Amino acid sequence: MKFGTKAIHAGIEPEPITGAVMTPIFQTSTYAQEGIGKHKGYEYARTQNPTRTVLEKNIAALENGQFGLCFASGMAAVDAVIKLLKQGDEIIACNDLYGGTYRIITKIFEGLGINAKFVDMENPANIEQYITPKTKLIWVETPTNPLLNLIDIEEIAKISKKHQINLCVDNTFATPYLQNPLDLGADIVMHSMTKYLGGHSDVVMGALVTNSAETHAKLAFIQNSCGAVPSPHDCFLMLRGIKTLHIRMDRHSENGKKMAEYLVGHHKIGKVYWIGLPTHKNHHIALKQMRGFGGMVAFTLKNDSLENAIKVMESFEVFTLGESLGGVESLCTHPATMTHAAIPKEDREARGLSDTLIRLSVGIEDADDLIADLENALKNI
Ligand code: P1T
Repeated sequence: MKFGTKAIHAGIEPEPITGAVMTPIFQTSTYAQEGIGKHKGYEYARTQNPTRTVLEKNIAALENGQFGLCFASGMAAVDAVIKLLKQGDEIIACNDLYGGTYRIITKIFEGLGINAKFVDMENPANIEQYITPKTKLIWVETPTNPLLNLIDIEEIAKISKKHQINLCVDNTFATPYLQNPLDLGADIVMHSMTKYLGGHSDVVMGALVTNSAETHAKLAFIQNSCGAVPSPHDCFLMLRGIKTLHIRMDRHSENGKKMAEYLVGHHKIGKVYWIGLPTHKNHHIALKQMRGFGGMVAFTLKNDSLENAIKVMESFEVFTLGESLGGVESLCTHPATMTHAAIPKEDREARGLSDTLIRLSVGIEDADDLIADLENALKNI
């Protein structure tokens, strides 16, 4: 089955009692049992819920994986992966990544004795020097948030397999439509489904997919024990959103290209980050492991002052200033004060994330209106 067909049908059957084509919202916390230990596979809704089960099968199919699990947020999914580790274990993570992922590692898990090294993975061989017998997880985000760096998943997977370390890839920016980390050798793929998968900025949710029955069982145990599960209604909204993922992503990519090309040609613009630009330093990795380039674009101004950056961000009328990404509507974010504020300024700057970087989640509106909005905003500086 090809992607668009899977997005609409994988894991989804008409409801057996009424034939309802859309998966019902099973808004129940518990299930009647015929006798002690005799039930229909559902005992208590933190453990299993039929709306969630369908969604978990669907996201697993989209990632070409066998097992899917959904969580109350992307961060709850990250949390579950790190809870596979124990005190004294170590993580190697890429050095440009979502601020919340950095925060949970440094502010929650380091306090519990799980330490991390944040390293440059542009050259995959670089990570070998940081591996110790205690390293139990390699965490990759690609494309990275917000600098849109690319990491070669296949090359990192060769190293993780050699050392028998679990490799988890945060595939939020790419989505399974553009990239499938399990096919490239990753052990677990993680999503903030809040973003492109949901696609309409109305649900917060996370997902994990793996091909390992053992890892799945451990993650399902954590999901049930810790209880960060999504509501049945949110699972319904997520299933509905995913049905159009493929057509939305095509439009995001098309608009992302137009926006990036416009920015590159503008005399007031400094650096432009979009993975589809042939001038992007790792465009070849996008060509190798992705099927398109998406709608995430970042840029700086030529006159690179914070005052000017703020003026531009506050002048948009079609782009909404706010956190998040991946919805049908265009959003503009200031990573330094919003999504990446949890990373100390010196660390941000050492990684190339300046206070003047502007991040755009290019939506699926008419590109001409988005470009006109940008043009107008730039007139103010
Ligand atoms: O927000 P939540 O669903 O909990 O997902 C966290 C998360 C994990 N990974 C990546 C790559 C992310 O971008 C996020 C959330 N990011 C934003 C809210 C943002 O605006 O960048």
